[in-house]
Amino acid sequence: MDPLKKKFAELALAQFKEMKAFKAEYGNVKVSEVSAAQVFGGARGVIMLLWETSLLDPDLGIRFRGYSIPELREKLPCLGCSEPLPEGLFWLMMVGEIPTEEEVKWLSEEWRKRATVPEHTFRMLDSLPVDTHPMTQFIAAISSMQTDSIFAKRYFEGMAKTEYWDAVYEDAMNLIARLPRIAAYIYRRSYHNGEHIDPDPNLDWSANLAHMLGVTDDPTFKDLMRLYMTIHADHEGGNASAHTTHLVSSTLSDPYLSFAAGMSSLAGPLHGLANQEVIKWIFEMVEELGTTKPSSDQIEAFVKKTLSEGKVIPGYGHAVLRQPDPRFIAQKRFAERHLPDDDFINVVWKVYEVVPPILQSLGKVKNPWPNVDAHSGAILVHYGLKEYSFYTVLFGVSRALGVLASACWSRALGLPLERPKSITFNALKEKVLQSAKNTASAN
Ligand code: CMX
Repeated sequence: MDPLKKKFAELALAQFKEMKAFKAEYGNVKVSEVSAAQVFGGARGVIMLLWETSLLDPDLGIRFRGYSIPELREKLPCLGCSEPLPEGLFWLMMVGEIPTEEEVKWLSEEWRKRATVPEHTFRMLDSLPVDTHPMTQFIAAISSMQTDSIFAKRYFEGMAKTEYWDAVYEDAMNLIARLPRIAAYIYRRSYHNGEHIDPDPNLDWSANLAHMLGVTDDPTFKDLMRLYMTIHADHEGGNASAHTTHLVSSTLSDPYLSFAAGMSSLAGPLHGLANQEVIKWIFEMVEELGTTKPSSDQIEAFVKKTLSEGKVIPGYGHAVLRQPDPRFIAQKRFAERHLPDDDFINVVWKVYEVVPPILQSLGKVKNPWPNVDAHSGAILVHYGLKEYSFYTVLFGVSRALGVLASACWSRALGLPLERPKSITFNALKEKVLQSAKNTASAN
């Protein structure tokens, strides 16, 4: 058994036993109550999922196994680069420990060994119209590789429940290993006449992605991909892409199909597609204003015009966060260090000054601050990756780390088929009015 799988098995088995005993003793204790507003409001704030790999605090932002993003940048092994390798984050999410340099090197090598994409996936991609949205290509490519699912094969052969996590682990490792090649293939066929770049067997997972995209020789782009792949990896379990992957995986659909479903969620403009929407909006702004150095007043007028057209300001707001997103701040720090004079990046920073008070003044927006998607596009544009329809694919490659690590955990802990209760409006009305009547007669 490989070293990561062995550690995971020990930890997960112990937690499975502890959880079973805990559930038997405390299963009836209430941890959350649901109001009618939450039924209407997309279940915001209802605690109803177990998710081990990360936890989101509304004010402090994301914690991966207890570590903030600045702490990860300090503690995860960098192997001579300026940004930690996301291989280290995957290890941390799987087993709750900061890995050693040797462990990160092992994982990088392991993913290199598993990275071969089946030929039929390339053929399938080549059969799609070249202007097919990159997320559609990405989802189709992931689904097409399901032919290799070890979970599906072993389930068909009659695997026992206790082996599910093992088969999910194998699929997760293979799928993650292949994603940089898939993403780069989609990018090169969509925007560079199908002139593909072979992987470099000496590079780590993210650096290979940067290399195969082929947009620049600047070595800091490899560091950007390492940072980008780390910060987008996980955001606890309730966000749409994580939750979709989790739900589909709870039916014992294999990791390829579950992850493809999760990516369909990520492709929505209120979620991951917001990164393409942000830069599209900034391009429209500078074009309309006729300058790449707009003043704060000009930006304010453009923001108000966007709102008056009944649209949202992309990259701002969040269902859980109530402060600027630490993932936005991490990208800002990167840009301050490497690209402080870039015009588009300076527009992003000015928008950050202008938008929050305007959103606050609307009186309904719960979080007027930027989220992760507000910054990423402008940095990618700087390095020559201007084709913004591709941006959500990069988000998706990173998101695989969190949701597939979590799929291993879900099967190891024996989590059941997910099945919340729905209700009709009339039935909800009855319940609410009855409850109001009971309260009135009690008073
Ligand atoms: N611009 C304008 N209005 C906004 C807004 C924004 N950025 N964010 C929220 N609002 C509005 C909502 O549309 C809602 O209006 P109505 O009551 O008229 O429907 C009201 O403020 C209350 O919304 P909320 O409770 O603050 O936010 P939600 O939890 O409902 O939605 C989110 C969260 C992210 C969908 C929303 O903030 C939004 O649409 N933001 C822009 C899109 C975006 O950046 N998405 C990416 C999020 C991060 C990610 O998943 O990648």
